[in-house]
Amino acid sequence: MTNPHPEASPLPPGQKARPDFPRFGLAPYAGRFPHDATARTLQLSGGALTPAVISSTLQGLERVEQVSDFHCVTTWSHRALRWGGVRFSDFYQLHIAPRTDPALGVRWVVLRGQDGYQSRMLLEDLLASGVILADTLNGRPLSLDHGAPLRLVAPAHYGYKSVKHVSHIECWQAEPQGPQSPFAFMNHPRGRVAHEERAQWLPGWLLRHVYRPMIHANAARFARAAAQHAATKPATTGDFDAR
Ligand SMILES: Nc1nc2c(c(=O)[nH]1)N[C@H]1C(S)=C(S)[C@@H](COP(=O)(O)O)O[C@H]1N2
Ligand SMILES: [Mo]
Repeated sequence: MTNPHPEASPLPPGQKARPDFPRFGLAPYAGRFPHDATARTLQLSGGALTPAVISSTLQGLERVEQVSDFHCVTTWSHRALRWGGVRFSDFYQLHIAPRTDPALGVRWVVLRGQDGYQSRMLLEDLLASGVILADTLNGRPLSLDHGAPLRLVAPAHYGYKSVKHVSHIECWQAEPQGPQSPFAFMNHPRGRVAHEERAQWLPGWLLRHVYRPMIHANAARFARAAAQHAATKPATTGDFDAR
């Protein structure tokens, strides 16, 4: 999609606009796909909550549409994507809050995708306005490329927090231990774009120069893996963008 207002607002520090919206992520996930791209269930678990399976995840919640820019930590941004779904805060109030123990309190949330990917966020960041559980993009059902059947969209955070193919949500009192990605240095606890929180230990501006040269090959790797999968997958497991 082309952005109708390319100069409307400056991009966050270190980001450059990219005209296309590639399927992207950490290299080890390029060849992993959801086993059920039409799944409507979400599993809830974690130390601060009574486990449950939500069967019609978005049902009973007000639908919203939201236009936002998407910022990958590797410095590419795609402007003005129109996502549709429900506010994460509404989902939380309906399905999660009643299952939490108020004496414990939830501070951290781990989101997991059907492809084994995971990311964690502070609850307060997830409850912010603009964070949604999305099932459409630009007016069409989410494709496999961009996270079918359901993905998180957290526009104020780097893309690695916006878990695709989301199937599990865990709530914890304290930050769970262990890496959230195979590359430990990438685990910035918050990952806010405005603060250039690209990763821990290394300054964001330095990582711009490390990541930028990797974008092209990584996008190509993800596109190749998707094309291969599209050629072999059964017809019922979801659609990619036209390719
Ligand atoms: N399940 C899952 N979610 C994921 C990833 C992934 O590999 N698997 N990659 C993350 C990263 S690093 C980015 S930049 C965005 C890319 O989203 P896109 O493929 O829709 O462009 O998804 C994020 N969420
Ligand atoms: Mo990313």
